Amino acid sequence: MAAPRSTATSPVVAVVMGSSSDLDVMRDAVAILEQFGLAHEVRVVSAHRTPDDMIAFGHAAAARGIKVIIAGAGGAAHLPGMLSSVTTLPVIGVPVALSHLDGLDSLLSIVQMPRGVPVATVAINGARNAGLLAVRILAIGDDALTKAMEEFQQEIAATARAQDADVAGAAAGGDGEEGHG
Ligand code: RP5
Repeated sequence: MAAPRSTATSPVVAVVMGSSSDLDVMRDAVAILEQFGLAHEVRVVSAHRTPDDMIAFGHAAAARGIKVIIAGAGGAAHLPGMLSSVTTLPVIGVPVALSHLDGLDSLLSIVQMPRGVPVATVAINGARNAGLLAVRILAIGDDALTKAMEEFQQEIAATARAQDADVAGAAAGGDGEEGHG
């Protein structure tokens, strides 16, 4: 697994969310950033409850050294899109599932952006992939981070092959009943 590689203390990735109630989901992005040793910050910045703070955050992010913003929100999830409108940085949106509508409301709120204002939207509650996408963006032109990503991909491939061996072995040693498919 990739070891921490950066001694930088100033954050290069901002993980933001509309409410602390999103944190359980957004922790998955933070875990990936920690795994790859990327300096990051974690903030609650609400498009609806603290709109002035949210705009100020978006305006200042690039000048503070942030390279990628990961923004999670649920329901009327305007945070990722609004941040994208006030920064030149790549914004990765994480639709957070609330107790109603299974997160489809969050997904559509984040993914259906107007032309010219992009948000790279991951799956509902897909914060882990948001973290991995941020790593890939930052790995461009960074040989060490690229190597760490290659190692990560080799590890998940090894896991899948082990599953294949387990499943194939179980099927071969089964009770002889006719399989399906
Ligand atoms: C959104 O409202 C937040 O991103 C959160 O997913 C949702 C509910 O927030 P709380 O009422 O739990 O604070 O802005």
